[in-house]
Amino acid sequence: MSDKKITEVEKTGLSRRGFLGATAVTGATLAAGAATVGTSMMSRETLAATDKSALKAHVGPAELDEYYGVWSGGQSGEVRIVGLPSMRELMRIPVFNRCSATGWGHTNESKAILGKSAHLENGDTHHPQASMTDGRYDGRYAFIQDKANTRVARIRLDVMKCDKVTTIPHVQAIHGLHLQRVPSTKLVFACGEFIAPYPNDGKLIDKLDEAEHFTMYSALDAETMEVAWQVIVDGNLDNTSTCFSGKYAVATCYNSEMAFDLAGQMRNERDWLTIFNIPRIEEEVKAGRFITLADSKVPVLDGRKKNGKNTTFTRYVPVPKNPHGAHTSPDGKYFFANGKLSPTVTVIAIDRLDDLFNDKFADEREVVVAEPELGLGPLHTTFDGRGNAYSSLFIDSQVVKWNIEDAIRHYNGEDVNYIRQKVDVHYQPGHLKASLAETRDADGKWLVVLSKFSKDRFLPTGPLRAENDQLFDISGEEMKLVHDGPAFAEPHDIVIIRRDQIQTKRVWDRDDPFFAGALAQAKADGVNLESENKVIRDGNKVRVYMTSIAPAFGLSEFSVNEGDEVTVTVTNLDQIEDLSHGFCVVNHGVSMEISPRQTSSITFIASKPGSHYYYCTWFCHALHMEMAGRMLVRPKA
Ligand code: K7E
Ligand code: CUA
Ligand code: CA
Repeated sequence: MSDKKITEVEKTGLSRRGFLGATAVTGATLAAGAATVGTSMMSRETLAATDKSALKAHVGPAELDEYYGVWSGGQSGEVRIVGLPSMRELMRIPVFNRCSATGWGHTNESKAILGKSAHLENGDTHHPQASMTDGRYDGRYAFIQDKANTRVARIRLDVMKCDKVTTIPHVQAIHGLHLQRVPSTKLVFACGEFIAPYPNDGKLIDKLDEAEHFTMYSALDAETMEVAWQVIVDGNLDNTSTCFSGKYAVATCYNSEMAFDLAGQMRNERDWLTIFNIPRIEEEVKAGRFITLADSKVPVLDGRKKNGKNTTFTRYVPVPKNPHGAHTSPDGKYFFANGKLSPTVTVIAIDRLDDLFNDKFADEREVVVAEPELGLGPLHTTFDGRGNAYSSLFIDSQVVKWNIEDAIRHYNGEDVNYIRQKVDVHYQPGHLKASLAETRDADGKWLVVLSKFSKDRFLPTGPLRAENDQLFDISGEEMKLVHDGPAFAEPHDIVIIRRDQIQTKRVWDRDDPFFAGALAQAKADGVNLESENKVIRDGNKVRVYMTSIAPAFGLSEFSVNEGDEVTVTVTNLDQIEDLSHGFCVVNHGVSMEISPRQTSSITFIASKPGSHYYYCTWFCHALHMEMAGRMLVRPKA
């Protein structure tokens, strides 16, 4: 923390600690924090101290990383795979975006997965999570939400492709996402962030005060990806987390005011943490005690308080105003609600929640066991598995390491210092995540801090800059910065998985469900994809089947008529690992990936008479440039 920054904060007329306590704070305060970035630099001494850690983080040429990082890609709409500790980007997985390289969003396979939302070409991914069995990664799936278009998607980790996309009904903007960790990931939970009218058909648009407004917590079946149930809540839902028994889920609410303007959303001194009792919700659903809303069959429960009385399956625990991150310690003991506008993080004992739901407490706050003051703008918290928590301080541009049990002792009146270390990050950190911290295996080796501003850390790139994903060695007493990693818009959160916990396929299985549609069509057309190259006409629909073996497509030309709807299905017969081909038709906006043993298909209109080249886009062979052919389009008579 540099002197200049303190001065900047003091200019706003507020003391540095606890200054967001009693008065209504405007967005200008957060903006003031942002204006002070770029003032703290690492000293030479600090850099020297990191040398040993930097050596540990060095992954030399041809050496493999210890961990897979699953990175959200924010408003890019994608998910990225990054190796740790090298911080090398290994793969981009298109999900809600469009991808020029793989044809995601254009191929028939991806369109079938995107389903009825295939026409929406953007996304906003924040919170990746990976499936677990008994609180440990099982390598099956990753899940990601889309705030922009209210969706949840699943990614198969064996092929690192998205295989399901579900649009969540009745709500707007899925933000928080988490999943059941124990006994295994059966349900995925998703927070509808914004409070919206229901029904939202515009009939009350001129007198919206008369409309009922709410948002919902949704649970999806992890296998079918269908929405299993939804719970209407008081206030809104921001971030979510779950316990290690499969019983409780929590979500932060920053808009208990149910306001639509900035000042209104900061009116209350306290908002709350909403707690969901999953077995009790499932009991209600099983007993048929639910409603459905006009346009869907999803069971909906009303989890709102009625006349101050709680339901059997929801509780609202007051926490300081406008909380943000919701997290769980890997020992399964505590939930954490990060203060954001309050310098505190609220610690809730999970073993008190049974009593809370059985109405044993006079005050819901009795589940709170600590509320340490950590610094300005605590957004998120992660854990090292050794009893320490690490919280990001957005406004302070710092990470604070603190001890959970000491914070509890302090809350109980003991004179102990729970803060272990504060370190500057560059700059304005959002999420941070330690290796395996979402699981029982939390190993306290590495910490990634996703900073929102990079400013002077990289060569400037015009007004739009990279974010800065920083890697810290946290295996010792002190956090040590070892790497700055530029990232394009905008990683919000990550999970870090041990490499042995994910087994990927080297080549596709020929009967993989990812391209089941193309296999079924080929079968119906009597085409053997393993050996045949064929053009089948079906009215003005033309299906072109061809193989690819480096460096040639099975067909060097095919003919169609102007205006035909052409489907090209390419099967890559190469068995060699890493030997991907591509198929691109020049001047037609048609391009796709065909990896080893994969079948890919794409449909387009042959709208231009003439001779049009198609060629391979992946550099696959010394004669890759020659891997081309021609589509001959006869003009309409
Ligand atoms: Cu804090 Cu969307 Cu998790 Cu971003 S959210 S930082
Ligand atoms: Cu096939 Cu390049
Ligand atoms: Ca509020």
